[in-house]
Amino acid sequence: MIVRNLLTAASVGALLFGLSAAANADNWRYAHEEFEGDVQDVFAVAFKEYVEDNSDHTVQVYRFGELGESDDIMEQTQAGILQFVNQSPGFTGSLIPEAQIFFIPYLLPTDEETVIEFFNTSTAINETFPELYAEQGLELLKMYPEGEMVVTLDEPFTSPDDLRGKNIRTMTNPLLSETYRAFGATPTPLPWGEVYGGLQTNIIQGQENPIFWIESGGLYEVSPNLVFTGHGWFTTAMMANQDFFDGLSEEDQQLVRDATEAAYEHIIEHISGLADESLEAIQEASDEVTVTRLDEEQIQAFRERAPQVEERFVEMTGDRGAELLEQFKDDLEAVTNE
Ligand code: 6CS
Repeated sequence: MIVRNLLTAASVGALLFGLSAAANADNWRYAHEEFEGDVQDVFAVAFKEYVEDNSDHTVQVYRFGELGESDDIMEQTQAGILQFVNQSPGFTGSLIPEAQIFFIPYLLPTDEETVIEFFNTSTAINETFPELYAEQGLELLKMYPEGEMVVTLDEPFTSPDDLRGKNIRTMTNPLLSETYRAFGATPTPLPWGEVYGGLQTNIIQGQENPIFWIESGGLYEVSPNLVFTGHGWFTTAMMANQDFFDGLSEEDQQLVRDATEAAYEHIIEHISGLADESLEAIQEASDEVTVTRLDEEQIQAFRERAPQVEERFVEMTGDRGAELLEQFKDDLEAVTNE
């Protein structure tokens, strides 16, 4: 009898424990800007797996188009409808003008190892940016690189003169428009959903993106001339709604931070070699594709137009932008002098 009572008490206890764990188990919604298997998706899935393996919470991942464009998922996150969002600075410029720093051409080096070291160690990335995002109700959890930017055009080009009269699609931030204006082209800001159709119908004659995305979005089919200009990296940012994050227990905040670190480590491995693999796949899929790698002299003609973009950045962002730029450069110098 005593044994039966003890067993009953134990099972009731186990049931109650299970119920209370279930009652504390939340489903977190996380949206990003890309398709299944793309870099932001690999990051989101790694985050989800870590959370689900280490807690009773679940994470629901929404991909491009399921909840709208990049601006829509950011609005939904600020409104608290989504808990997590991955939005690239290319679209965050109107909300946080300083995020446009990534569009000053030739600021970041092309060497992947140095770029990764910069993201790992930079004070600007890991300390200053979280403060700027916090002002917009966002808990910035990670900024990470996705790949070197490559320009695609309706014909190969090697100089700013060749870009004259070309409408080049840019993400919707004013500084990137300045960059393409400085490069001699006509910038055309568009959300992602309009890019393929725009190239197909010749409303735009070119665009820039990392190679994995040129492959996954099929951009090479409608814009087959790839040009490596060495002018920048596609950077992205993953964050949480700040009220949601602040309302989490300390344990759950740590879980989110650990899941983010795990996803970051995974993504750094994932992007290594990805551009080469994607380029191979593109070349296998199409005979039309051309690849041009500008030489130092050709690059110089673009690079010498960078200072005017840097000046515009400072005009747009004032003292805070100037300080951020200085910090950014110091952080870069620290990794390039190593
Ligand atoms: O060009 C764009 O708009 C898209 N490019 C990438 C690499 N990710 C998402 C973004 O929307």
